[in-house]
Amino acid sequence: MSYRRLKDNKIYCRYKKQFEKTTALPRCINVAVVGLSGAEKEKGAVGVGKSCLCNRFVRLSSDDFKDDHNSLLSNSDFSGRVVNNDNFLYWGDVIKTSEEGTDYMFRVIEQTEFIDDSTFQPFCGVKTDPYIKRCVATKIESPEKLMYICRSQLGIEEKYEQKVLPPGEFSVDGFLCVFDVSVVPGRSIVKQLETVTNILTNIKNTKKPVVLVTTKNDKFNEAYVQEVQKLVSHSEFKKAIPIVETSAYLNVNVDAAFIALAHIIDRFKGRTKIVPYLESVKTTTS
Ligand SMILES: Nc1nc2c(ncn2[C@@H]2O[C@H](COP(=O)(O)OP(=O)(O)OP(=O)(O)O)[C@@H](O)[C@H]2O)c(=O)[nH]1
Ligand SMILES: [Mg+2]
Repeated sequence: MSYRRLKDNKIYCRYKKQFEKTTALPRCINVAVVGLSGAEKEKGAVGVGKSCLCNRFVRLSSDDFKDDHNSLLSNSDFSGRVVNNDNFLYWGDVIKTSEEGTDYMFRVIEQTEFIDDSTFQPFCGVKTDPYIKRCVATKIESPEKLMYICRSQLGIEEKYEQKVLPPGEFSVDGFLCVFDVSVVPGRSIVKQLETVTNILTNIKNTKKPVVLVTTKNDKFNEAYVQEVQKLVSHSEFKKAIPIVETSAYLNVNVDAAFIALAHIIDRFKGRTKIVPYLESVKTTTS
């Protein structure tokens, strides 16, 4: 980015923050959800849970929670307006209120890798960088891209609500990096650790905040949970990455993960309450 554009952007961000404060509009936070992605040989039999996390967060009614967001697509679905020849999805926006009473409007994108159902290879899309590099992009554009709702929407978009990704650059304020703590056939823990470490290193270089979100804690593997703790204690991360333990299935700690990120982005001075999964699940499901 040129110095001029950088300066303009800084002025715009300051103005936007000021405007939101004076007009009592919710503070707008753009989040990218990232994590191990790719063909079956990379991610194993199923994905790490990025889509289910986004679905649970942005669709408030439990009837709107679907667990099938398979990334295997036909050519026509890949080039339709929802996927729009990109390897990311726009999940739309949602307003959530933190415990201290701040309203945040989150806009959510999921960085993934779509697989061609005729070749079983990833689609190339507009950008050809490897996933670990591409997923940490902080400026994203995709003209006329529609919000993703569910698999059955693809090809019959006109039958669903149509919300467009806001025009111009989508500027990512922070990342949720997902780590699946359940055992998945065909995926080694070593592979997931290596990928997530690389993604976290690349996020660190962007200087944007990140929260490490463990997924599928309703069937967690204790050894994997320990590995995640070890990962954030690496000296390069200086124990500065918070971990939030979630289950999209049971809707445990999902909002907490996004609010924790918003707090870091806003340099919140109070205490961010992060409740461990086993404690949180008792209050959520009782
Ligand atoms: N038990 C359990 N299973 C889950 C949970 N979240 C997701 N899953 C399972 O994991 C599968 C894959 O989840 P997705 O959310 O599609 O994974 P993803 O990371 O988006 O996958 P790709 O985008 O294809 O890389 C789902 O179809 C569910 O079967 C959860 O909270 N608990
Ligand atoms: Mg997905």
